[in-house]
Amino acid sequence: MDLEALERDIVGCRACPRLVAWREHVAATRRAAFADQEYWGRPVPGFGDPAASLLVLGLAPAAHGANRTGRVFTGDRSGDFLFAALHRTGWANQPTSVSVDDGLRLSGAWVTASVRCAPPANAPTPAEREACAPWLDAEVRLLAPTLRAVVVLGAFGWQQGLGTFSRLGWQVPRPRPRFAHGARVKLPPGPAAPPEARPLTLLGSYHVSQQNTFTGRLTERMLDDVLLTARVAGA
Ligand code: DU
Ligand code: SF4
Repeated sequence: MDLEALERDIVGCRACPRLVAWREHVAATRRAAFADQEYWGRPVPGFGDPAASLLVLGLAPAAHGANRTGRVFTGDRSGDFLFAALHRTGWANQPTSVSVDDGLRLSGAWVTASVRCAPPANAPTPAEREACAPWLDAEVRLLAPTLRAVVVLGAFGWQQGLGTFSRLGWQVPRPRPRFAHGARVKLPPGPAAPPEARPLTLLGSYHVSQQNTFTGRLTERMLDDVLLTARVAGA
C-alpha cells in the first residue's frame, strides 16, 4: 500500500451514514456563490509531499471548502490562513490554495484531517471520529520513515493524533499531555513503532478557523512560530 493507493481508498469510504448524507446533500444543494461549481462531495484525502518531515493535522473538511474543492483546507478562509503561513515559512510554493489544479506544491509537508468528511456544524460524533481514525493511522504509518514533527491544529486533532501515535507504537506520556497553543511534546518510538520511525515532536496550535483568526486569538505570527519550530525539530 502506498500513499496514492491509500488516498484512493479513503475517497471511496462510506462508513458513516450521517456524514455521507451530509457531504452529498451539501454538494447537491451548494452555496449560491458556488452555484456553477461541481462540488467534490466525498471524503477528502491528505495532500502534499510523500517524503514529508512535517504532518499538519486538522479537524475535518469544511462543507463549502474542501468538500467543494476536493483538496484538504482548499477553498475557504481557514485554508487561506494556513497555506499563506506554510508559504511564509517555506513549506509551500505559493501562498494561496483555491483548487486542485492551482499549482500548489508542498515541500517537506503533508496536510491532512482527522475526519475526512464534512460534518454538520463542523462537529463529528465520537463514533464518526473512531470510524475515521484508521485512515489517519494508515497515513501516518506510510509517512513514518520521514516524519519528524506534527503540527496539530486544535484540541480535537490533538486527541486524535495522540490516539494514532499511541496505537502505532510511539510512546505517549501518561497522563496524556494536554492541548495548548505552543504545547510541545516529544514522542519516542517504542518497540512496536513502524521500523523506520523516529522520535516525533508534537506541536499544538490553535485551529486556523475564522473564529480564531478573525478575533486575533491566532495571529499569523503565532502560527508561523509553530511552523518554524517544526522545521527546526525536523532538521
Ligand atoms: O504528480 P505528483 O508530482 O506526484 O503530485 C501529485 C500531487 O501532490 C500534486 O497535486 C502536487 C502534490 N505534491 C506536493 O505538493 N509536493 C510534492 O513534493 C509532491 C507532490
Ligand atoms: Fe469514511 Fe471517515 Fe468519511 Fe466516515 S468520515 S465516511 S470513516 S472517510
